[in-house]
Amino acid sequence: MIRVLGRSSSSNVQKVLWCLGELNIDFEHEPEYGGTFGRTKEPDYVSLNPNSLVPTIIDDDFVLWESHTIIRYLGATYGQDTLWPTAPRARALSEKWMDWNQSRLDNAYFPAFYELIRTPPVDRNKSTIENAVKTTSKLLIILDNALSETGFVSGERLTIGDIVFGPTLHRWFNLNIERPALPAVTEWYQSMLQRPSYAKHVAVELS
Ligand SMILES: N[C@@H](CCC(=O)N[C@@H](CS)C(=O)NCC(=O)O)C(=O)O
Repeated sequence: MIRVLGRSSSSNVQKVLWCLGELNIDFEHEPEYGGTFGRTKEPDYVSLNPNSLVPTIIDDDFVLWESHTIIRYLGATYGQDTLWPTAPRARALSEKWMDWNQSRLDNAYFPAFYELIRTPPVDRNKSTIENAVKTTSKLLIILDNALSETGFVSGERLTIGDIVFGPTLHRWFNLNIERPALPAVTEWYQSMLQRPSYAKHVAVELS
């Protein structure tokens, strides 16, 4: 049985849980690691993940960290007919969005999330929020154009490339900010909300 270690409020944990749910795999979630739970600097955890970050998964005797690598591993191992595009070019088009999410979008939006959700109102930096919203809005137009073609980031079904956007877009649509019209991104988000595993693991109260 796969074990997932990491707090439920972590976006990187959420995407792994959602991925497992979409793959219909039985797993055990051990949420009491990271954030206010601590424990990630204890020797037992450090021996699994020397970064003291979440998530970490354990599949039998196989230990893995880095959420996007975990999602690739789960897709390749358990999702050949579903989340994992087997043709190299189709997979590359899906994986491209995973890297783009991690290297561009997450860095852009996170300051707005941090200020608005994890910072007391009196300490919030308005210009940090404005800059983050402005940069993220521009990036999301790129995603909107891609999603407007087939409804998913690559091809005509949900793949690993879509999974990584789950937490970011849930947060984006639930922050108290002005958002540009993004019809395809909005439609993607609305349709994900209908998926039981997304609703359970990702579409939760922001914290
Ligand atoms: N690149 C790593 C980043 C992991 C990461 O930064 N995790 C955050 C939570 S999203 C963390 O562990 N923060 C410290 C904590 O929760 O104690 C991944 O994708 O797994």
